[in-house]
Order: sequence, then C-alpha cells, then structure tokens
Amino acid sequence: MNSADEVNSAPPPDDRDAPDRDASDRDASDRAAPDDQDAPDARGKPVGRRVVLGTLGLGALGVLAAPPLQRGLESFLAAASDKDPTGLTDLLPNGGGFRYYSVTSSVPRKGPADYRLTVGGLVDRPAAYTLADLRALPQTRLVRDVQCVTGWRVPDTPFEGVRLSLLLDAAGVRPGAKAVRFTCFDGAYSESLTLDQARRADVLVALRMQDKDLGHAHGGPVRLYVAPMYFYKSAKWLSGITVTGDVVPGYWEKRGYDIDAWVGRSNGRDDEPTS
Ligand SMILES: Nc1nc2c(c(=O)[nH]1)N[C@H]1C(S)=C(S)[C@@H](COP(=O)(O)O)O[C@H]1N2
Ligand SMILES: [Mo]
Repeated sequence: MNSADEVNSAPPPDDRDAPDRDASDRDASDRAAPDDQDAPDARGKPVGRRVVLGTLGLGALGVLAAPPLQRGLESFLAAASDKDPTGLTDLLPNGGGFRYYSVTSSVPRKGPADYRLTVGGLVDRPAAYTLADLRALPQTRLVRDVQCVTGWRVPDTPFEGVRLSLLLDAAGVRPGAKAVRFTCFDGAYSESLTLDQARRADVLVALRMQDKDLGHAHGGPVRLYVAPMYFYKSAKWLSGITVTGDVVPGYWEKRGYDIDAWVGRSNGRDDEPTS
C-alpha cells in the first residue's frame, strides 16, 4: 500500500454513501489507509493535493452554539456528502474518495527522525520520547470495538502501544495533579482525561493499529487510544502529554461533546460499551 494509486483507490473510512457495504467493509477502509511512514517525503503526495471539502460540523449532536460560518459550511458539506460531521473530508483527485478525519486541512508528517512525544506539566521528571524510545518500552495490545459518537462502529480493532500509566509513572505525577491534557502536532486538536481515567489499563499511547504501524491518516506515528470512550478521545498525531491541576476541555468538548465520553453512557447515546 505504498503507491499513490493504491491510496487513491482506498475506500473512505466512513463510507455511508455506499449503503450496500456492511460494517466490516467499512472497517476495511481503515486497513487501506495510506501508510507512508516508511517514506514520509519520497512519494510526492503532499497534503495540498487533497481537495478539502469539510470541516467542523456539529450536526450529529444538534447545532448547539455553532457560529453562522460553521453552520453555512456544514450545510454545504451535508449537501456534498454524508460523513462523520466531526471530520474533514479529503478527496484525492482521481475520485477514489479516500477520506480521513482531521480538523485541520493539512498535517505535517513525522517519523523516526523528527517525532517527539513530550511529557510535562505537574511532573517531577519531564521527558521527550522518540519513536525508538516508545518502541523500546513494554507494549500492550488490546482488541476492542471502536465507536464513533456519530454512530459508526468498527468491531475488533487491534491497537498496540505503551500504557499511558507507564509514561505517567515514569514522569512522576506530583501531588495535587488531577488531569491530563493531550496536544497534537496538527497544531489544533486537543483532548483531556482525568488522572484516574488516564491511568486505566485500557488507555494506550498507540504505535500500531490493526497490527500495522500507525499510518499518517490514522494519526501516526503515535495516537492516543482510549478504549472505553468515544473515538474523539483518541487524539491523532499525539505530541504532548501535560499533567494538569484540572481538566482542560478538548477541541470537541469545547464545542459540545461530553468530557467524560464513556461509550454508551455519554453524549446522549446508548451504544454497547467498548471496554
Ligand atoms: N488530531 C486529531 N485527532 C482526532 C481527530 C481530529 O480531527 N484530529 N478526530 C477525532 C475523531 S472525531 C474521530 S472519529 C477519530 C477518527 O480517527 P480516524 O481518522 O483514524 O478514523 O479521531 C479523533 N482524533
Ligand atoms: Mo468522530
């Protein structure tokens, strides 16, 4: 899956435009996401080639406090295609229709040479991990369903990586700390967990998904994976972990999504729990 042609022919991650495809077919699109970690720059597939159609929708949860500009854009998007309203849609030029979710129109590519994950804030030992550092730590593999707050669900998806609790323990969380804030090298997205949530054994700093290194489209080389919560908690392109005194609401949480995003017990939904 290293050629641009294969990338372009990949189906979209949330292909509700194709009613004849069942859920497992949709899942296959995740496996078909471009994975260019091996050759980050060599393939001449800059983000600018993509035609950006979508951005910040709030449709699935009601309009809430969306400013007029957002509402207008959302109407346009709704007419253009039916997709996860929390995501940007990218259409590659050959009409293959590949999409992924990002609130920004482009995201830099990072790999072994330049990726860093910083751990800081209310800790005794701030750290900056390279990919090699993270790979050298004990890895945990979990297989759970992924549930998006907009309704789609992907069964039995393997994620693998370092338990967040391990990184927190290594950093030495100071007394009085209560939460963790996550930031991303897309420059825009953020997430949060309470310290208790962050220390759960089913919360990973994920390096692999579906038994492959995480590709750029799915937030590689490193994303957060919060198994028991709606997928918006699983911040892609993770670059910063900051221990804080209080929960700082994340990108979508500032826009109306629940901060405690338990699958089946939040956001007004009753999905089967994922973990
Ligand atoms: N950095 C970043 N992380 C993100 C998002 C995003 O837009 N930017 N979208 C979230 C949402 S709403 C979902 S449903 C999932 C989608 O992950 P995927 O693109 O791998 O399917 O990523 C989550 N993490
Ligand atoms: Mo989402």
